[in-house]
Amino acid sequence: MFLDEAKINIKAGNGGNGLVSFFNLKGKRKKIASGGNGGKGGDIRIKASKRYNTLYRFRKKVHFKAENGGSGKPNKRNGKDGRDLVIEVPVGTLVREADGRVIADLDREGKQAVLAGGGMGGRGNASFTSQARRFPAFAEYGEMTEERWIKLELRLLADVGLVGFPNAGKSTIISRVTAARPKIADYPFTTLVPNLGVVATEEDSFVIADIPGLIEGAHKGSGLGDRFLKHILRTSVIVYVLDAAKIMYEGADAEEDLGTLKKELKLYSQKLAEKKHIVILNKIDLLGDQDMEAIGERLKSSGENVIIFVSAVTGQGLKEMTEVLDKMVKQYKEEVSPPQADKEEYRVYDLDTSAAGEKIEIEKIGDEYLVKNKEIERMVQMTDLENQEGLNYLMQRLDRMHIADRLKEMGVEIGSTVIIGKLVFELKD
Ligand SMILES: Nc1nc2c(ncn2[C@@H]2O[C@H](COP(=O)(O)OP(=O)(O)OP(=O)(O)O)[C@@H](O)[C@H]2O)c(=O)[nH]1
Ligand SMILES: [Mg+2]
Repeated sequence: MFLDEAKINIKAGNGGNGLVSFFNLKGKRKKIASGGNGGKGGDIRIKASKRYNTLYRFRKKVHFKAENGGSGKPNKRNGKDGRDLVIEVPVGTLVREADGRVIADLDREGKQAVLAGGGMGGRGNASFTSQARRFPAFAEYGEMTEERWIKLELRLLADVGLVGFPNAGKSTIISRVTAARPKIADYPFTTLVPNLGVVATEEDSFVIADIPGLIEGAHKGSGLGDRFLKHILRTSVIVYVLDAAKIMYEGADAEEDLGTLKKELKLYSQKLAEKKHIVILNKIDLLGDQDMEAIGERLKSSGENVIIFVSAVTGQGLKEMTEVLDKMVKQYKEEVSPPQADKEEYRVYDLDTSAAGEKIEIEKIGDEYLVKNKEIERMVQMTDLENQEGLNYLMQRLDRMHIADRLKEMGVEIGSTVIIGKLVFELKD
């Protein structure tokens, strides 16, 4: 089964909690704070892998959670970091936020991206020891991470895309020039999902995609619609496949048919319409030489300069077709996409972490103020508010950040109730 779109839910691991613990020196009354820090939560990563060709397995498996960090341990030992979770997807997968923003384009084998960073480990009481605070009896909770939905979208990576009406012989062509064995039959819409095949050339190879047939109005959903066109968005060359028998015996017009196909591509994407293309006139075994010439002239006069006559059944013209395509693909790759630098191979997309920064937002709800800022909310969430020492420590940090002053500047009146996560307090003078 082929599936080219999926929605999944991801959650990085929570940070482990810090520990409160004391180490008693033998025979003495002195004690030393010795609670270790919690471990970091595991990240959620995504990675392009040749092992998969479709997004099919995400139909059943939708939730992905990385391991939580372990709690801090006595004797200043830290908790274990949670293991990262690596989600493998086919090469060519585009990752989007739920709102559609692209966050990663996994267009090469092995390319990875971090989709969600694991939570920070909470500090154990040993970490809070200082001159002023010799016996801290508080620790932090680990940072809790949030789950979110992301969208996966597969765009096959082919060099050449075959476009044509149903029954034109696209699948027959790919079955003759590659090892792909798609279903071929004498009725429209035989092909329901894209097929990829590799054409071996003298020095190298290129990839051809056979997609379901297009008909007029595909952009409005007619036939199988136009959603398969996304799979040829990255090709170097488009091959329009025309059915010579349909032109010869069913009164179709070569120029008109070609125009319809081009129009559908353009309505789907301007980028697609601007790609280099050639025209293949297939099924010429059913035609006489004169008929062939007439159709060829018709296409030439409409401005087409590469027209190849082919019979996918007898094999005539196929060698010429692959040679022409091979040249065009090579040329395209040299011109348009020079070999990418190696560092591109492993690109990490850093999300949200820096966005926490300076900006504080406040929302007024009734006569209370809700403070929104990732960094500050995290500090609150990691604090054990039941522990007076821990609470004091948090308030000191907020003081040092001049949060109260900033809230006043933003118009929050003295005496108002301020809410930051689970912390509720009154703004004082
Ligand atoms: N005589 C002749 N028949 C051909 C040729 N190429 C394909 N056919 C026949 O045309 C019919 C359709 O071929 P397919 O390859 O399934 O066509 P398609 O373009 O993939 O069609 P869809 O998948 O429905 O879009 C089949 O019966 C093929 O045997 C050819 O060169 N000559
Ligand atoms: Mg087909």
